[in-house]
Amino acid sequence: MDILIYSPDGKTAAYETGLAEHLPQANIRGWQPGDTAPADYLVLWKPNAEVLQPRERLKAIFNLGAGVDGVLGTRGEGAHRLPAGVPLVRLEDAGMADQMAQYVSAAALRYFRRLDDFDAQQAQAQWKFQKPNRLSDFPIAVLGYGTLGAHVAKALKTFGFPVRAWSRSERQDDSGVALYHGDAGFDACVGGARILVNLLPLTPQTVDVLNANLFAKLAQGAFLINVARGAHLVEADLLVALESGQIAGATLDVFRTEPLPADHPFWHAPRVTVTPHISALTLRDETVAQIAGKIAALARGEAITGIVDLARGY
Ligand code: NDP
Ligand code: OXD
Repeated sequence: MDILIYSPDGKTAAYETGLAEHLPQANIRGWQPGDTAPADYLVLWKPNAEVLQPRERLKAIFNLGAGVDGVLGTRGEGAHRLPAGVPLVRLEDAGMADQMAQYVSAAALRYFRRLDDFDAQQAQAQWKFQKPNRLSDFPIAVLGYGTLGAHVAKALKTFGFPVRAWSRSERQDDSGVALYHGDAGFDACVGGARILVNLLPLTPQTVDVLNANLFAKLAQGAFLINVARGAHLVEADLLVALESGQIAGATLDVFRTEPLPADHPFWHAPRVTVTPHISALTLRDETVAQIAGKIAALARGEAITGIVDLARGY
């Protein structure tokens, strides 16, 4: 079996070594320009068109991340580059759900416990009581109730927040998270929320979803936590909403242009926290183990999970 690994920076050695430990019988190579040789499996992140050329024996393409917009494009424009009939498989959790729950919980608790206000007071050497928020006044809406969104929503619930979540199709569980779906459920999910968390995949339906229209549906002085993709957010709308006070603060981990350009207004916007796409890192050991397990299952003729529905875009 031949496995071909592609990374835009050409650094594939650690994945080659890791996969070889799980699949000692496989021939594993890193992609070099001009490599059009057969491969049974492709493992990649943000591929160029050349690596996606139809390849003899190709059985599956594994994306080194949960989001596949790096393959399909922001509006699905890259889907035609995929070799016909070859499944695209995304990462499922692989250690990212816990990281995401930690990051979002930290940001939400910081807003709920008014730590930003106390930081501002400390800068003035002020010892001053601030009225605490009440959990019941702090509903959190989570957009996306998939692998990561559901884990995050349930983690937020453990602190006592009223948590709502939104998905495309109807979901049911006994977590206590109030579940909404589809266009009809959107307003009920986000209406009056004090914190909005975005964990949607980037698809033609979800691009620009974080916009002025949505901000106006939230509580006055709501907070935004965007940990999905930069192209979900209409950046100019957020700057206006911060200026007006409709949005009181934003924690942003993802951006339309990454790295965030040095002259971008988010760097210095008051009450905007910028992190460099680290809310949930791709953990190499967990990732390699998951992909190797799926390759072994496919080789045995078994079905696997995590296959992207190209029509839905995620
Ligand atoms: P999943 O596919 O498991 O979940 C996606 C969720 O979004 C599902 O609940 C799905 O609904 C819902 N959804 C999709 N489209 C729509 C729509 N049009 N309307 C309403 N709901 C919709 O993805 P993951 O949870 O694994 O990952 C989510 C995203 O997180 C990734 O696509 C990626 O962009 C981002 N991410 C960011 C990272 C970071 O470090 N910042 C790290 C990892 C991921 P349904 O349940 O009906 O299918
Ligand atoms: C992912 C990411 O989608 O790292 O996995 O952003």
